[in-house]
Amino acid sequence: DSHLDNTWSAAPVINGQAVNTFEQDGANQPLDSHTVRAPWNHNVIAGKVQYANAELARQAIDAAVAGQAKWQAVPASERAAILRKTADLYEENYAELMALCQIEAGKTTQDSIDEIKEAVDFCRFYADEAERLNDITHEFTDLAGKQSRQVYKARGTFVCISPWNFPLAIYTGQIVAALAAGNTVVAKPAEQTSLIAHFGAKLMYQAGVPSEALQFVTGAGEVGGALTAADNLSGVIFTGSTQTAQRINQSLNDHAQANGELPILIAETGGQNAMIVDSTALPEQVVKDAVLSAFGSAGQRCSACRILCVQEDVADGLIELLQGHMAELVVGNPTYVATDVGPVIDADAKQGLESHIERMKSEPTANILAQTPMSTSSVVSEEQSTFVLPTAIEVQTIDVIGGEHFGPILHVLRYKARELDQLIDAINATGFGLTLGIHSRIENIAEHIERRAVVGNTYVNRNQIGAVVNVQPFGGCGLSGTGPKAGGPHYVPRLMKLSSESFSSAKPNATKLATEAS
Ligand code: UN1
Repeated sequence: DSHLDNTWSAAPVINGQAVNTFEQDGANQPLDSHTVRAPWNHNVIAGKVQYANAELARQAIDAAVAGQAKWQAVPASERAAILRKTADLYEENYAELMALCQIEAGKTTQDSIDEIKEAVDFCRFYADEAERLNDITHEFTDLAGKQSRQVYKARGTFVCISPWNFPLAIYTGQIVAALAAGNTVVAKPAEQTSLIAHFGAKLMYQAGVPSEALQFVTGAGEVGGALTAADNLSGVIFTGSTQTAQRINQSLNDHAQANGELPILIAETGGQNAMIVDSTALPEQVVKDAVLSAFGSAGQRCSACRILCVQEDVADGLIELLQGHMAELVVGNPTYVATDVGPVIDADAKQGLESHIERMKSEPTANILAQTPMSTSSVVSEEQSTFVLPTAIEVQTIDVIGGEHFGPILHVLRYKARELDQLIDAINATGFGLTLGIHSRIENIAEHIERRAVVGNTYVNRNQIGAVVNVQPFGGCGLSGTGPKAGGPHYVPRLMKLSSESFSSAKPNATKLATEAS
């Protein structure tokens, strides 16, 4: 393993201590160790991760719960300063974060730049939120002159479970939102992207996040399951699959019955996102936006466009443009600046996506329209990597697609102008409600679609990915998530509780002291 010396490593961090072993039957056992390989070339080793286990998960929760009172007492302005310092350190460590985005997560150069920028934006925005909410006090006076007020307070300890597709941005966004609110955090990043998460945690500690306020655990489902089964949590922030969110919800309910408190779940989950294109849309613009939305980030965004719905009058021409654009995509090594589409995250993801393409090939009503080959200028060995070729498939119905396929696969569906409402209803009927693209030059039509669609984020005459913090607060409804929208003004308040405090007009100070002491 000597060649690992120059690579990254990650292990759980509990109360500031790196944990490499755990106790079992009175003896110290080493944690399970995993080698992380670049998804675009398995010979490239990114580093080594030691996974936590259920026992360490419980220790991490208890440490965060024990640290709650101390972190909550830190003034909002100081919490905000620490988050702003985190943003600065992320920017100062830009080169290393870029390398981690590319080598561990297989992100393209542009996606990696955007990733770091978004993480920095989350830190600065939620820092502002900490201060804003601290200043907001709702004051009330009754007719007899008695005073009462409402103030925001921390809730307690949050578990943050983040995905591999935004291994720094969403990971950081969840944590800093909870910290901004005065909550303590146990963070469990996706097991596929532990290295960048660990590096991010190190920068947060360096910025001044106290070791008790942020506990860091690595690992997969076993660890996540143990975290969400804890009976002393105040909430869970989760981004990932709808199924996992449902399991977490169940676990929270089961364990809440035991101790009486119901932790909140903030879940940001899947999508079956459509782009609706009518005959007045600008074809070149549509194709540019659809290709970016479907194949950017190798389609590994919950916001990605999965179904391009084209009014039949213009469908043939649009499909031809789409085929032309797809032929121009550069698929290959994500560290080459010219690359548009990198690998998918791992072999499981590749296998699931390719089996969907195979199923569509044998489906009589479906038709493969285009598939972009690997670029010869950025050759990587296919056996040593996890590439899925960008593929466009024409389908006759949404049902035949069979749910969300998290990768570079775009379905194309023709619709008749008079059946627009049925189309919107069919999109709504998937149960998801994350993003919707609308391309039309008729304002009334765009507005009509927007009103009828049940969806969290709509994008008109543009692409439908890449929501910007504090510009497009992001989040879905239905099977796509619980809200509130990340990067918007309702997010941090949801992580806090509004406390109503009433005072006797006769002795306001005495009453106030009594309230605070209780
Ligand atoms: C996700 O893919 O898990 O707008 C959600 C966007 C991103 C999506 C994040 N904010 O493309």
